[in-house]
Amino acid sequence: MRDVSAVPKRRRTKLLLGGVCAVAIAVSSVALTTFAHADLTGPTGTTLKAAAERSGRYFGAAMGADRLSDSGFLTIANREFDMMTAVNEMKPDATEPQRGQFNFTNGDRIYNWAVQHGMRVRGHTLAWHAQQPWFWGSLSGSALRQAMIDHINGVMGHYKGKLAYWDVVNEAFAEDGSRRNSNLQQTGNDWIEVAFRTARNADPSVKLCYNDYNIENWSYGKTQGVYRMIQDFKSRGVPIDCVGLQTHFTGGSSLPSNFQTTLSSFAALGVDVALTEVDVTNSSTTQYAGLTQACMNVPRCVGITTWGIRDSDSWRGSENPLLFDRNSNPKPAYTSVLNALNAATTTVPGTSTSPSAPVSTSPSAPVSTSPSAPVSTSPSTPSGTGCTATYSTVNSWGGGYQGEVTVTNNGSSALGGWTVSLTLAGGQTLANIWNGINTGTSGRINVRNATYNGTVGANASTSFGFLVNGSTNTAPGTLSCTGS
Ligand code: 9MR
Repeated sequence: MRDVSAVPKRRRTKLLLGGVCAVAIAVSSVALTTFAHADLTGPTGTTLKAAAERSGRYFGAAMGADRLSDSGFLTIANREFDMMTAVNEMKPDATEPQRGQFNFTNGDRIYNWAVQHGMRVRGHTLAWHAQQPWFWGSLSGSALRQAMIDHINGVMGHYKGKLAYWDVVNEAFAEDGSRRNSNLQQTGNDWIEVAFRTARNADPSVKLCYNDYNIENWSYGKTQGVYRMIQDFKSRGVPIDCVGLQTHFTGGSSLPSNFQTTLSSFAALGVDVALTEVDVTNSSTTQYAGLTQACMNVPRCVGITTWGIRDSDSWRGSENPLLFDRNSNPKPAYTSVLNALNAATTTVPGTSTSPSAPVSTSPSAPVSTSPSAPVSTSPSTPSGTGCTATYSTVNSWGGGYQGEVTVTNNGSSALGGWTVSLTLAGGQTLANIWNGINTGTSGRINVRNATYNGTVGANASTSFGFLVNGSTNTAPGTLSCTGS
């Protein structure tokens, strides 16, 4: 066995990948793990994940497959985190080393370890200018476009129904807010929406994210460029569920005072937001506290992921930017994050059993070109057996809207499944649905639970979402919910 310890980390990953056989190990049958629902009145958490889960959020980390034999890393990961991202192992070069020949060996090892330890998994990433399969380098135009589509279908097919989020497209913008020039961009400006439409069809159960760095400062050109794209996608019904803000803070780009404005402004477009790759030079306690507080103040900020666990895991190791030191001890920034998580006063919509939890915050500086994005709720409609269905409009535009239905189990025992019926207004058609399966026809929709969200504990709730096209934005009529 060749000693790879002296090889740079990135190259070492490639050597390890090259050394494994192409037969993918089975993905564990453990699907999307469901979590305790938000309860701000409960005891404060003594771990990052417990503190985050109080408000319906997660606290995640990133790991490489090399950490699977690092007991120090695994001990902290298991104790503190409930979401995992693969650092390199689910990227295009790792998962499709030869055209049409996929290799999920290391991605599956990380996935299996994570779900077997009660975590969910963020997929990272499907289409990116970097870490591409080598054969993409000799393709262009429609051939490269097709290779991207095939890649998304191949990888998402393998992980179908297993992941909580996918970073469908990564880092596609330049600093000035224009599109980054890349071989993918040269296939046509619509490559990003094609990627998202392909992704939705490949796995309707997973939330689809756009992920980027330097989009934390609301007044920065790149932030505005990404915002306009999300706004455009929402207005045209291009499927997108979330924006990942990488949140790599360095000396030159530290926590901006308007970070919460950025988060709430994106959220007001009808997407979840998340901090996906957090690290801060020398682990500034004020910056770590501030970025956590900003997320906690925005209901649709669903979670925080640090890019590694200990400083020795970091791609910026010399800057000591993570929450644990090289001896696995929590640093002062750990305490500031833990305290900020426990101090959360907003909960993620759909996760709370508490009637007092606020549903949304308004952005403090929305851009004036925003389409109307009303957030309205209709009262719960109890009927059927054992559950109630509550509808809310997440976003609407001329020609359609995005709705969300929260299914709540009012009974004293768990439901094993549920079905919600609702009727669309005349002339409206269902364009898309996620976290549920439609078995109805045309305007009459019967949604039964997906494979992973049928079990709903007593007094707990879950939700599904959908997109409607139509000449009016009239909300659906009477809803009914039947539990089983
Ligand atoms: O941490 C990753 C490192 O091991 C790789 O060498 C590098 C190669 O591009 O990618 C790093 O992860 C990046 C992530 O995928 C996207 N955002 C920036 C991250 C840090 O570079």
